[in-house]
Amino acid sequence: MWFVTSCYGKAYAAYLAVFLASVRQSHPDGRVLVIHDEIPERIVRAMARENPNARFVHKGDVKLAKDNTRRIAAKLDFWMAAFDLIDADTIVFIDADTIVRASLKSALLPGSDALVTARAGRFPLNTGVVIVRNSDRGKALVADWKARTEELCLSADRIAESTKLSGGPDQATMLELIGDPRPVPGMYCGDFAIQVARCEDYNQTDCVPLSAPAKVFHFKGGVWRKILMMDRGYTAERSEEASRDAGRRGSPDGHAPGSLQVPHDQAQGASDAAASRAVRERLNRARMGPVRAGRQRVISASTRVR
Ligand SMILES: [Mn+2]
Repeated sequence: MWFVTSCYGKAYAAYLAVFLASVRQSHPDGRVLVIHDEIPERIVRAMARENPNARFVHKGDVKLAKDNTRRIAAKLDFWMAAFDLIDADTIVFIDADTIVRASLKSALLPGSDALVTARAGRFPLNTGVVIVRNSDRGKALVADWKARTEELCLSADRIAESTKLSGGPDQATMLELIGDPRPVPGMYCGDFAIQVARCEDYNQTDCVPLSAPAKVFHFKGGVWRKILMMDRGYTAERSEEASRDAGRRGSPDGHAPGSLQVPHDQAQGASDAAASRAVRERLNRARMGPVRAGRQRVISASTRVR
């Protein structure tokens, strides 16, 4: 199983480091393809040393379609490129601001081309975790998704509308592919067999303790970055109280310096806030340099928070 993620900007390297550690722990045989940009070379080297299972590819080294003028669809462009770079039955396309806690090996059911996650909130889908079978059909699905998204992005009105209704153009076009504006868990068989799973199971986007049963926690780095790295206030959805309560439940220390462990393992039951803080401290200790309140430009839609 291969994981494919992208990370742009030094500020997000902290999340990437945690994500990589979580993959190492949850998938001892798992491999990771990281497409990166604007991360200092020494940080990439440090992460490569820690993660021999990961392959780091600079964004500039990925061959992209020449007509890739619309940044919003760039994520899907990379995904298409990834099919040619790796060799695996299953590919997990995943945001770097996630923590993988449990094996995803049996996630994709027989006969399904892809798994996407849905929830009951304002936006019916979150594409932070998409599992695709590395098959002709899986590849065709991503190609179709990319084509639809690029077409949508030709119109500023449609971009605005899809962002308002679905949280982003790629989420709107995935809903088209599924053929249901409010998908529920189950298998949707149109042009492709798309398995809709619950966000609570495979892409937990809510602020919940890490003791929750999700296999993947998607803690939404953009929101936490302001709180943890830029010292902005907590929000109603990410409350200090929840973080403090969680912090009392576990000890965030007790690991060997120099090794990157998964913070949730150190602080079992800790909230994602505590986990993020632990990561920041670990990164500083690992001399990757302090993660400072940044002027780093987020240059890709794929790292933007929905
Ligand atoms: Mn994300």
